Amino acid sequence: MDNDTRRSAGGQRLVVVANRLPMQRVGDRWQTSPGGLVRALLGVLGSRPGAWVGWTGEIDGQSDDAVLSEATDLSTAHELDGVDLHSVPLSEEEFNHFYERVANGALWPLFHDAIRESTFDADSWSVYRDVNRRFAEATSAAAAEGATVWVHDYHLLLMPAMLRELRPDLLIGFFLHIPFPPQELFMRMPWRDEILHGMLGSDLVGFQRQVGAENFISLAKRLLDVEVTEDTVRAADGREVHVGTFPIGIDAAEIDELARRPSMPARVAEIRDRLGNPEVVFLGVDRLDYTKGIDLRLLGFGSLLKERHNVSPTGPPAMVLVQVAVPGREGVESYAEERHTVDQLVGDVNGEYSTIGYPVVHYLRRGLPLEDLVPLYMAADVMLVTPRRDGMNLVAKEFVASRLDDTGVLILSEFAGASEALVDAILVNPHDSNAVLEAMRTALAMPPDEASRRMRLMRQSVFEHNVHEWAREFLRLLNGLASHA
Ligand code: ADQ
Repeated sequence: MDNDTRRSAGGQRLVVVANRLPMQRVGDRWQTSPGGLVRALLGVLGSRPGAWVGWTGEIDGQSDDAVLSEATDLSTAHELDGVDLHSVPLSEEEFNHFYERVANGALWPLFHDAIRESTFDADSWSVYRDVNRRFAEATSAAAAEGATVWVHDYHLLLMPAMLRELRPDLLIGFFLHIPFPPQELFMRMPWRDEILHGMLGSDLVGFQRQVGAENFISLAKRLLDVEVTEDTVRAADGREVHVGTFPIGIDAAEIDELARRPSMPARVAEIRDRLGNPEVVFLGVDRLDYTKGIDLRLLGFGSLLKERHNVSPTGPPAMVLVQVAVPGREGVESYAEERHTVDQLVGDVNGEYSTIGYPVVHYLRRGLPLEDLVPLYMAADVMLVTPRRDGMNLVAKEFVASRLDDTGVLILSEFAGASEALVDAILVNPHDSNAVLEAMRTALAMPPDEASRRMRLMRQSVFEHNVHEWAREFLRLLNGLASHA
């Protein structure tokens, strides 16, 4: 169906565009992807009605699954919870250049404080541009006249301007889930002007933190010489582009519901039992990504065990660390290296301090469903969230939402967006090699009533600023701009 046919046939009033569709393959079936963000967005889309444009996550032409080949056919819209799904297929070559080399090999590290060196490659960039154009075309085909389009994240930085060119009637919002870097770092990007121009195709550009919004505005002023007034940038074509801060939250009610299940206390007790009933359970839950600082907490935990002489030749240890880390992006070299580093550190600490039958580090290198994460969050005494840089970090908020009895201590990096709201965590600078160990000491020494006071305040924040409120607020502002146009 071409654009004109789709538009005359109606199209949808609200369209979400993200690299991934809100579905994933489990065995030979497709299921709704887990996570509060997907649920919140499906929620607002379902009530409009709406559409979602994205990639299935599987490389085109490599699947023998009939559902997938249908799903990757752009002319066929599929439905999920009343939401039209429009798939943008990716070939293997496009996946390598667009997703691995540009999104995860160039943009991700640069936007996370250049913790790893970015690889800038003009051929890959040209594929990134092509794929963004295809996303713009697919969105144009899915959107009704005057529809609202909400574009997500660093995979699609060029797409708002491309979409505006195709469809000037649309109201376009863009939200960046990761940090937006300061000038000194962004200036390294060979295609810096093009990125800013792409994002400025939106009517509203949203960031997790104020500092990201400020970085963006000052870069637009410096590089594109645009007129700026406080939170508005005047694009080259004379349009006003609004820039705002929208810290994302979680579906706290869902976690609360899981934590209150009658089966939960027994599951929590079983976890602690299987760990050897230690005095202290530390916990980390992450994607296996070099930004997350998994190595830092393993080093900190090793030092803590060293100073507490946690070696007993026979008995269970007094302190254990459970680390759940789901691997991904392994085609990018720095991810394979990170996995190797973490594997080695786990081996080092376990080799040094475990006893027969009782490892001190329990390392699950896989993802767990939320139903299994919540009892882990509840079984932990101290949660370790130590990224070197993170847009927000929802794991910190999920831990807090799970603590029904106000117990537990959160150690949280100052470099995670979540630290702006969760000021009652023990905040650490993960770049200070002693800070994680020092924070662990502070956590162990914290009197229970102080821990409860802090947890109560953090819970209030997490429940109030949840993902539904985040989505509503972004769309309220975006739709408000239409009435002023
Ligand atoms: P991520 O970098 O993926 O997201 P994060 O916010 O911590 O990071 O996690 C997102 C979700 O993944 C959470 O719901 C969490 O439960 C889940 N998850 C993480 N590790 C898991 C594991 N081992 N098993 C199962 N589930 C796991 C990006 C940005 C973040 C920002 C989010 C949302 O990098 O800074 O918070 O988007 O905007």
